[in-house]
Amino acid sequence: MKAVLVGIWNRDIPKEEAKESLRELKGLVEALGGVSLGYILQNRNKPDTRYFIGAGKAEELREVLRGTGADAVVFDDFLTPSQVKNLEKLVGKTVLDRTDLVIEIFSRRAKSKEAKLQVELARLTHELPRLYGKGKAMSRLGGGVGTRGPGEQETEIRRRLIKKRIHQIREELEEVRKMRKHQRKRRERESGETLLKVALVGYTNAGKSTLLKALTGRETFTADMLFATLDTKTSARVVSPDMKILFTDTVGFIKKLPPELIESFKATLEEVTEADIILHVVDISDDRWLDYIHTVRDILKELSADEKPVIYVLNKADKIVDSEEEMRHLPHGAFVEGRAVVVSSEKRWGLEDLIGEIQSLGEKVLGITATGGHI
Ligand SMILES: Nc1nc2c(ncn2[C@@H]2O[C@H](COP(=O)(O)OP(=O)(O)OP(=O)(O)O)[C@@H](O)[C@H]2O)c(=O)[nH]1
Ligand SMILES: [Mg+2]
Repeated sequence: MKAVLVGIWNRDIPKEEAKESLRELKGLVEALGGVSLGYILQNRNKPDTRYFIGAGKAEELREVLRGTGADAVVFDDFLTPSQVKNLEKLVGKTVLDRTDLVIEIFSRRAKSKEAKLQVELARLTHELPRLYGKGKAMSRLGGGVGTRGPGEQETEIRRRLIKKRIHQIREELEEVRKMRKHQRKRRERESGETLLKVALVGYTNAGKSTLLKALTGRETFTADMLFATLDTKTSARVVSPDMKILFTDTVGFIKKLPPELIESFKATLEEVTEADIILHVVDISDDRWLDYIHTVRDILKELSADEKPVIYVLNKADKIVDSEEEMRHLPHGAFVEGRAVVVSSEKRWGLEDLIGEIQSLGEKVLGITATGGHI
């Protein structure tokens, strides 16, 4: 895919922020093995109902696409089905939005049956409303005004099939959810010691899986790419004779995460809502780290998990300073509310402090006194 990117800026979204978002969109295009040839940014308060950008800008876009030899255009925001249709007609190239890219990346990364089902559900939910628009367009080509053309009939059949499949997937995922719940219960029953459930959350590429590996020794797939992890993985660490911590790694978050995906990944993300403590992992070597914290918090809110006790794990300190000693003087912890520990998961700096912090908060959350008895 050789793509031109399109975004808008206005009173609410300053130009710099819009540019930043386009840089991230470029990362998504690259995650799919594509290249971005450039971008168009328009100052616009409200998206145009027909083309999202203004009609004049849309014409300009067509010329840019021709001039650069691009085969696709990617919009940074959600497009309505009719905007996609109008744009494709005008520019004659594939028109995609951020949601399309994220769903495509997820679908390529999905390995387990559960992740695959969840991605399929997101894709179908995304596709369904777009089918109506396409059906009308097809029937205009096929049949006369007011009659039901062959296009529309086809769409109707496809629509019914999709709805049926959505229903089927939801049922299968419900089974998965029940099984997970059952497993959680069994884990708790079988284990004699106190179990502290800790979920690792954070922006994609923050270092969650690397931290899980550093804390528990469990090998998981880590990579310098967006959305490396799509499945939750749980592994344990015994911290004292009477406490065992269960760490669960989760899928990374991103700005403008398609609601279809959040909805579809609810079963996976249930590990977050079931956790006693959340470790919010942050890449502090990225200039946008404070901004990312807000994005992640917003998504936690959507999952009704924003009231949970949180420890901020300010990761990748080794990219800012040269030694663990220097790391202790970093001011980052003062910028976040509540508990925060600066670490480097890769160099294993600060992990003991982190474990101590988890343990002390854990005892508070579970209502255990320092001697191990319940209050
Ligand atoms: N320098 C440095 N790199 C790190 C550190 N922690 C993680 N990384 C690197 O950051 C990249 C992303 O790490 P992951 O652990 O895969 O990140 P993640 O948060 O699990 O990402 P997703 O699963 O995609 O959401 C990898 O290339 C890691 O090697 C760290 O403390 N220091
Ligand atoms: Mg990961």
